[in-house]
Formats: sequence, structure tokens, C-alpha cells
Amino acid sequence: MEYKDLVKKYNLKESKDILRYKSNPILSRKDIPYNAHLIFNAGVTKFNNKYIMIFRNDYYVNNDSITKFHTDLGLAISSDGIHFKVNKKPFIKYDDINKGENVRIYDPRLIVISNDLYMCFALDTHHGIRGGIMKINKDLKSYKIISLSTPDNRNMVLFPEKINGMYVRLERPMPIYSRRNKEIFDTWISYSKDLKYWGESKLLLATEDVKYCNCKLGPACPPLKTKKGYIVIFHSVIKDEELGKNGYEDKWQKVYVCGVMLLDLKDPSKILGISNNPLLIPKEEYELKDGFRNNVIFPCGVLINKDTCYIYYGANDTSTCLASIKVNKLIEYCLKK
Ligand code: BMA
Repeated sequence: MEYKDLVKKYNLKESKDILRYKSNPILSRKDIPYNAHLIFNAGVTKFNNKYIMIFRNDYYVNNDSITKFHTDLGLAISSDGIHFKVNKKPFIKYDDINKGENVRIYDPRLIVISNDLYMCFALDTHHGIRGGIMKINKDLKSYKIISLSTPDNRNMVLFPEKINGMYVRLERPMPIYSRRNKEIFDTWISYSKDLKYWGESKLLLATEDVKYCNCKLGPACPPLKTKKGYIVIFHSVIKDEELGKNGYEDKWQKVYVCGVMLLDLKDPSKILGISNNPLLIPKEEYELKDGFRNNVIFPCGVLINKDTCYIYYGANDTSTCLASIKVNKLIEYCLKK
């Protein structure tokens, strides 16, 4: 579908203040020094004066079949947040944790809390999808798994600090039976004293709260602290049964956009506002065409530099792109009635 048809069909309006980086994508298959095909959904943060990116790499086994692939995570480092140099070897392979049980590791989200680097990730196992948290050591090679959820859960992000003495995370469990066997999944908030044991869970953002969602929505990037509240970018899915082949798959009926909400600084389970329109809608060729799955914008990484917010997103489940917007615009969108 062309952009003009897409916005018309779903009655969408993209933010006029968002700027895509002119040389998008910033990372794709050609930049990777090992077996790699789809390079997307990257977590990014600033750690020890460098920009660290951990990206998802879906690569075909035997180079021939798209139905037989593995997913590992790769590491790249940058001094400007735009030009990334990829390490010679993957950061973690899909079966490095619980050998024999995993199918893939993916969708990393990076955050620094009290000078330590953490990564949330999803792990598909033979017995369900688990959300994990690991601490990455300063050498950027070794790590320690802190927690792995029960299935099915994913899209976890951690807040950048403790709030009222507790670590806080957002997550998106996948309740199938209770949601009439449909993919109607909401965003939840949970608390922990030690990042290992999580509880006090509460529904935070329901699909019916967002007008550009009819399927599932989940936290996209870790919350950003501002004076007005925590900015949280989320992905939001529109499912359309009229859509058919849209990429490599026989049937791909979803359009992924992203929106933004603002959470209270003292009580992050309180939503102060949600943007009326999406921030990013698939628009450019690399978001609409020739991808693994077309019509997908999937942010996982975010940074603030001075007055600007930088959003790193997967385009079409194929490459990694960058967009930016002024922080005050994001807050304005959330608070505008
Ligand atoms: C979600 C996840 C993401 C992916 C998106 C669009 O369910 O699997 O990793 O980018 O679908 O395909």
C-alpha cells in the first residue's frame, strides 16, 4: 500500500515534527561482518561515553530458506549515535542460554541504571516466550541473567532509576484465551526490589485507550525521564484482514505504528496523557516495501541529547533506522486534549 492510501484507510495522521535521518537505514545486512540477513529492532543507550547498540539479526541457515532461520543479537559501538561499527562476533547466540531449549533471542532494550548496563530481551523457547533481564558487564562481552519470566511475555523495558525504592518495568504479556483467542494485548507495569522477583502488577495502557490500535500494543523503548514525567514510546498495531501478502510471508495483515505517552514521575502507573496521533507511520520506501514484513515501524532504542529525542527503530523487520523529534513536542502531544 502507498502511504497516502494507508493513512486514508486507517484515518491516521503522522506527527509533523518528526524527522527521519536522511541516510536511513543506519544499519543493515551489508554492515555486518558475519552471517546476517535482517538487522532490526535495536536497543541503544549511552554507556561509558560511547553509544552502544544491540541489534537483532535473523539469519538464514543454509542461505536458502526463509522458513529456517535463527535469531541472535549483535553489538555495535558508535561515538556519535549515528555511525556504528559492528563487533566481529555476535554478542549472544540464540542457544547460549539454556542450551537446547531456545529457538531465538530478540528485541533487546538497553538501559543504564546507577552506572550499570542492563538489557531486556525476548526469548522464544520450546515451551513459550519469556521476557528476560540481564546485566551486561563493562567489557561488553560477559553478562549475567537476572530474571526470566514465565511464558508468554515480552517487550519488557526498565525505568532508568528506582521509584519509591522499587525497580519498575513495563511489559506486554500475551493472554490469548481471555482475549477471545485474538491478539489483543495490553501494556502492564510491575515492580521489584531486586530486578529478579517481580510483582504488584497492574494494567497500564489498554488497547482501547489508543485510537490507532485494534490489535496489540506494547512498550517500545525504555522510559525517558523529563521534568514533566516519563516519556514512553509504545508500538501500536492495526490489524486488517483485507491485507494479504506484504513482504516475504504469504499473509501479513498488520501495520505497526508508534505513539507516545507520559507517566507520572512519582507514580508511573498513572498516565498523564497519550498522543492522539502516531509519531511514526510507515511512509518511506524502506518502511513500506521490499522488507521481510512490510508496513512495520518497531522502535526499541531511545536517547535524549540536549533538547532532542532520538528514536532507533526497526523498519520492515529488515533494517535499523533513526528519527528525531524535540522533547518538548513529545510532551506537548501527550498533554494536548
Ligand atoms: C512483533 C515482534 C517484533 C516484530 C514485530 C513485527 O510481534 O516479533 O520483533 O518486529 O512483531 O513483525
